[in-house]
Amino acid sequence: MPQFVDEARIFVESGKGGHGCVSFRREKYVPRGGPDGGDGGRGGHVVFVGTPRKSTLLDFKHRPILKAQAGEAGRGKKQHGSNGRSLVLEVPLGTQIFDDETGNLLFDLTTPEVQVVVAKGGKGGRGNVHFATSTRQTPDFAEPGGESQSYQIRLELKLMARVGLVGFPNAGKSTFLSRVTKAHPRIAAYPFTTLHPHLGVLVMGTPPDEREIVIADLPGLIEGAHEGKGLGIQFLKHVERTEMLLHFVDLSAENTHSPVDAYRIVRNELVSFSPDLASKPVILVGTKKDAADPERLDQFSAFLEREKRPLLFISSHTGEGLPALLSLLADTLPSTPPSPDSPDEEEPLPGLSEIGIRST
Ligand SMILES: Nc1nc2c(ncn2[C@@H]2O[C@H](COP(=O)(O)OP(=O)(O)OP(=O)(O)O)[C@@H](O)[C@H]2O)c(=O)[nH]1
Ligand SMILES: [Mg+2]
Repeated sequence: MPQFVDEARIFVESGKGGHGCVSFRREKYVPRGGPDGGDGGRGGHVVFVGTPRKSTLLDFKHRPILKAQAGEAGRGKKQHGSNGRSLVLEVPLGTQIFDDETGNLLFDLTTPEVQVVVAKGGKGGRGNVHFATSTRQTPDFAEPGGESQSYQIRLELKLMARVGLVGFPNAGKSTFLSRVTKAHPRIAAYPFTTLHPHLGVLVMGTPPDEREIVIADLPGLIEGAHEGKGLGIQFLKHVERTEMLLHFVDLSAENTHSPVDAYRIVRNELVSFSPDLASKPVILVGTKKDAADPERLDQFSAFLEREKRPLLFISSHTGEGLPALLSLLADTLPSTPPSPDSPDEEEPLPGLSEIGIRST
C-alpha cells in the first residue's frame, strides 16, 4: 500500500514558445531569394488528469518543481520547430487544484480522465517568411516565442465516495468493508489499525440494474480527535463529499465505552469538524452482533427507539443484518449520484481565464 499523501505544494511551469526564424533562401542561380524562416514550435502545457488508478499524491512530494518542454525555434527553409512535449500529470480522482497564493480553487478533478490545462505553453513565434510584403521583401525580423506560464499551486485530495464509515477505533468498519466489497483493508483487534482512508466498491443488484457504490473506510475517531488526539479528525475531509455516513458502534463487551457514549463521542467529533458533515444523513449501526453484550444490546436498542431510528445490528463475521443494512443503504441513496454543484466542474471557475490560472 503506497504511503497516503493528501496534500502537496508544487511549482508548475509550461514551456516557452520557440522563436520564429529569420532566414533567406540561398540557392545557386537565385540571386535574391526571399525570406524562408520557419515558425517556432508551441511550448508544452502542464496538464492534470484525475484517475481512479491513483490513490495518493505521494509522487509530488518528490517532485516539487515540474516543467513542460519548450518549443523548438523555427529553422530556415520554412521548417517549423517541433512543439514542446506537454507534461501530463496523473492525480487521484477527487484532487482539487488551488492557486497557492490566493487560496482560490481552480479545478476539481471529479470526472475520470478529464484533462485540465493548468499552465498553457507559449505560442510559437512566426518566422520571417510571414512578414514579406510588396514593399518589404526582405523582412529581417521574426516573432519571438510566447512566454511560459508558471504557478505555485496546492493539490488537495478529497476522496470520492458516496458513503463514509465512521466510528470508534475497533468498531468493525474495515471488517464490514472487506465483507461487502473486494477491498482488503487491514483488520486487527486493536485500535487504529486503519491509518488512512481507503475505498471499496460495493456492487448491488444484477445487470442491467447493477449499481456500484464507493464506500470510504476511515481511521477511527476518539474523544478529543478534533484537538488532534489519536489520528485526529483531518481524515474526515475525505468523507465531505459523501452523501451519507454509516456510524458504527461496537456492541461487544470489549468496547471500553458503552454504545451510547461511544456514539455520542464520535458524533461530537463530527460536529466539531464540520456542521455540514454532521448534517449528512446517518445510518446508525450496532456491530459485532454475534459477540454483543446482552445488556449493551438492550441499551442500544432502547436508544435507537427513543431516537426513532431503525434497529440495525450486524455481524460481519456471521453476515447477520448485512442484507438489511445494504438494502437500507440502497433505498437511501438515489440510483444516480447527484451531479456536482457546478455543471462544468472541469472548466475553470468564473473569473478565470480560459486556461490560465489567473484572470488577466
Ligand atoms: N465478533 C466479531 N468481531 C468482529 C466483527 N467485526 C469486526 N470484528 C473484530 O473487531 C476487531 C476490529 O475490527 P476492524 O474492522 O479492524 O475495526 P475498525 O473499526 O476498522 O478499527 P480501526 O481501523 O482501528 O478504526 C477485529 O479483531 C475484528 O475481527 C464481528 O462482526 N464480530
Ligand atoms: Mg479499520
